[in-house]
Amino acid sequence: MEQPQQSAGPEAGKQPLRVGMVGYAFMGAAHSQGWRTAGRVFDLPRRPVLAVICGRDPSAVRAAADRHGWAATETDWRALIARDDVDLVDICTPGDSHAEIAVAALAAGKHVLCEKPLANTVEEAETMARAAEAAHTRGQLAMVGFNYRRVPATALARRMVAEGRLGTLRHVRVTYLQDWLVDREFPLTWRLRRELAGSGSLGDLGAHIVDLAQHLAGERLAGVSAITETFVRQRPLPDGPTSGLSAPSAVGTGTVTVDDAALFTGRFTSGALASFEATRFATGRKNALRLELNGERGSLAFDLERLNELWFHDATEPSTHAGFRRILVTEPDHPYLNAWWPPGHGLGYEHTFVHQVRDLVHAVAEGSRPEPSFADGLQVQRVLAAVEESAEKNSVYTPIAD
Ligand code: SOE
Repeated sequence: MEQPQQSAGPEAGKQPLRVGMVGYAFMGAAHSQGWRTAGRVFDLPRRPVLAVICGRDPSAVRAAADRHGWAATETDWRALIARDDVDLVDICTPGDSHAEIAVAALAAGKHVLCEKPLANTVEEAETMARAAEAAHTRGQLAMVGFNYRRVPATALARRMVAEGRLGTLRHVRVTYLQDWLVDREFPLTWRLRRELAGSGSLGDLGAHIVDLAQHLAGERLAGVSAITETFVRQRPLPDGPTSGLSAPSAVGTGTVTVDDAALFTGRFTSGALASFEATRFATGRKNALRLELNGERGSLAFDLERLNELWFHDATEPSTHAGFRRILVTEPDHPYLNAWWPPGHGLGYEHTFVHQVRDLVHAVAEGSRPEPSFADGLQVQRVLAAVEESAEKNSVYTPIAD
């Protein structure tokens, strides 16, 4: 069995945190980047070790291990979980396997990081949250990977809302727009199959914006009214394995069983109103997560495609010179940025995964509850379920279950 390499340099001498990752496609690559980089940028209390990566195809997982820097490979996640040289299991598989892997990993005494959405159904998410709660009493941690909380600009927005810079919140407006399904010939990958992905744009993109909206507002949604649509119901069947966003040539056609777009309004517990739009059909929009919060004292606006910027309108300033102004979120006093580059030298998408690892490693070392927890992931799952229920009932207002 291959042994993880010893580290020299900034991480030397620290207690290792040995990671086993399940999955190696898009999210596996993004998480690997986080595990590889965090200890070299931040002064972490423990040293992440990329111990084992797991995937079903032996040659593909070997190639992923070489590319992303993992010391060993497994082809069965049960074997990965059974290893005593793994402290934390990072789940980067499609949603249909999250619950089984997470519950088994927690039962085996591991900490767990699980990609979003936490699960494909509320029932699965409940089981996971219960397992996480029980594991927490044994000193194990479980976190769900809503990485957009960890963009420095969104973390700054959270800080400003918590400081009261917006006053009483009235509106939260969020859209998450992509366009990779506009082409009718795009094949029926796992992300378009309900039994694998749980839902479509809703679980993939809607989960992010529900979590982010609630996190920034500092409160939860009480209920939603929704419409959803599947614009293209038949798609070519891929001939061979796919990675979700791309696929090889086709053999015949199959039925899309998830939503292509989900639009919903919501009411926060405080009475603030929210609107959400999640779609993969916004031609020309690649990864446009945009949000705006309006409060009595001011507003904040953010666009993931310009993620080093946060826009702030301070309504307490005299109207003669008040107005939205751009905060360039690259100062050492901004969240996460004291470890990175000099002011003006911005960050990108991948850094959110580095920050995720940073926060998780601190939580593990300190024994504190990491956020977002599985309980938070479960609550988002309940919002998604309420959206689907409302859409089925012609947009009837649907309360979110506790
Ligand atoms: C694909 O739609 C996707 O990769 C999502 O699955 C991610 O969660 C999001 O961050 C980017 O888009």
